[in-house]
Amino acid sequence: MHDAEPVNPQRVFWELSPRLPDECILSCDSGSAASWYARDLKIRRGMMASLSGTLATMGPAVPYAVAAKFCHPERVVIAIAGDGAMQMNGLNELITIGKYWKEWSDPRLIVLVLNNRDLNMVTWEERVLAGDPKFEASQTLPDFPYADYARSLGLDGVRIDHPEAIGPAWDRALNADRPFVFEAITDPDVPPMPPHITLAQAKAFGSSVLKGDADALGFLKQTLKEIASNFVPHKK
Ligand SMILES: Cc1ncc(C[n+]2csc(CCOP(=O)(O)OP(=O)(O)O)c2C)c(N)n1
Ligand SMILES: [Mg+2]
Repeated sequence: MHDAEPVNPQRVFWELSPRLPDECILSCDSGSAASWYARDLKIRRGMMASLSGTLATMGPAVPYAVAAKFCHPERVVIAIAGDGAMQMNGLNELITIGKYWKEWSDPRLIVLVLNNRDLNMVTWEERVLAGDPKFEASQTLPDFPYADYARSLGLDGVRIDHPEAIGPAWDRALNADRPFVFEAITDPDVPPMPPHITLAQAKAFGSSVLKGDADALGFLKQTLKEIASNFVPHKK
């Protein structure tokens, strides 16, 4: 696991995995989170987990979590979403959670938000599939205080922006007495890479750099670290 600016999103999932409560229910949105959900969460027997796959629409993570809470109020539910999905509908769903959570026998519903100020999955598709640089006008998102907003609704939340804070923040979220927004400020330059990439994808990636991607320096650094980590002994 390598460092990133300020937080490697993969580390957020890596720290969560061993802490996942028995019989928890996970719902993961479409976006870069899908890569880390697939790579870094070890789902155990008795849990339930859904990913917005197939048509891969954005937006289901938080409403699925609300539905899960109504079906299984005694189980811990964890929704995983990007900031784009939260700005689409997840923030509104927090109002619904604020309305109903006191009815649930176990009030723990955690929403993990990857705050990277980017529609990151598609930014990477532009680079790796189309060979284009990030199109700033459509891809960049405004910052938003997700955890503060949750607290304004009577929920709890934390915004973390350094790696040492991740583990303690998960412990806090998983022991909260109410729904909790775990907001992680994550690095959009960490490539949500599958285990293997094709030659065509590598060429397109190179072309996005040559065409002047504004973030090229940052993501080249992170990509090289990721490649190098495949050749050196792994450390946590
Ligand atoms: C309704 C909908 N609109 C657009 C898309 C295309 N799309 C897939 S992932 C993605 C970006 C997601 O951004 P965000 O939620 O911020 O997550 P990130 O990839 O940044 O972690 C987009 C625009 C989609 N799948 N569904
Ligand atoms: Mg995002």
